[in-house]
Amino acid sequence: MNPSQRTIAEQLRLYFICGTANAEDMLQTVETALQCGVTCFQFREKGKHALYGDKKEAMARALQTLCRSYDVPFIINDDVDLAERIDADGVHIGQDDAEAARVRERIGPDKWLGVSVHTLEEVAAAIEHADYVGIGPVHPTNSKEDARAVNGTVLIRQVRALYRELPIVGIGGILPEHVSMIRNDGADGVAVISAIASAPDVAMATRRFACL
Ligand code: TZP
Ligand code: MG
Repeated sequence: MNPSQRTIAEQLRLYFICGTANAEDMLQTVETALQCGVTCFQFREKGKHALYGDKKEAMARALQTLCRSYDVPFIINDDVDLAERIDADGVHIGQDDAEAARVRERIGPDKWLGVSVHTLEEVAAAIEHADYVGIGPVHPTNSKEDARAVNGTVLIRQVRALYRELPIVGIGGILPEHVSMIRNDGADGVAVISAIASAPDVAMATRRFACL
């Protein structure tokens, strides 16, 4: 692992993802999660009532300020224009979004690029340009309408066996009790929406993940 892969792998340890659809009070939820040990944050603004335009940008800037104050990378899902405009730390894309090569050209070599992958072919294509891959859904999820088939840690294990140094984060329906297996099977960390954002006590939920 080179130093930058090492840093990314470490920061993937507890990757919180959230949009306004996932939390009643987004800023409060994210600040609490940051206080309690989240190591990376992704703004993923989706759904019927999603913010767009100036409101989305204002929310992104507020979240970015929060993340900076906790020294946590601030990643934007899909929206490369917004990421460029506000100088986010990186972009995360899925297979249905812009091509990884194009996104890399736009954001330059120093920003993080994460790509969601579901097959070894997608991994091979992604790693030409990506800094890390997201693999899932590990478990059933209610947080993504067009989620692919649940795959446990099968692909995580395969990818780790082939690419020893690639930063990997597992995603999808992850609860604290799943974390040790996901890490043992080769992921550097876990990406979580609902187990933190929908928890009755966001601080306690985050701490449960963070102490693992
Ligand atoms: N990609 C695969 S599963 C998923 C995404 C964005 C949703 C994860 O959310 P949750 O609530 O942690 O299952
Ligand atoms: Mg996407």
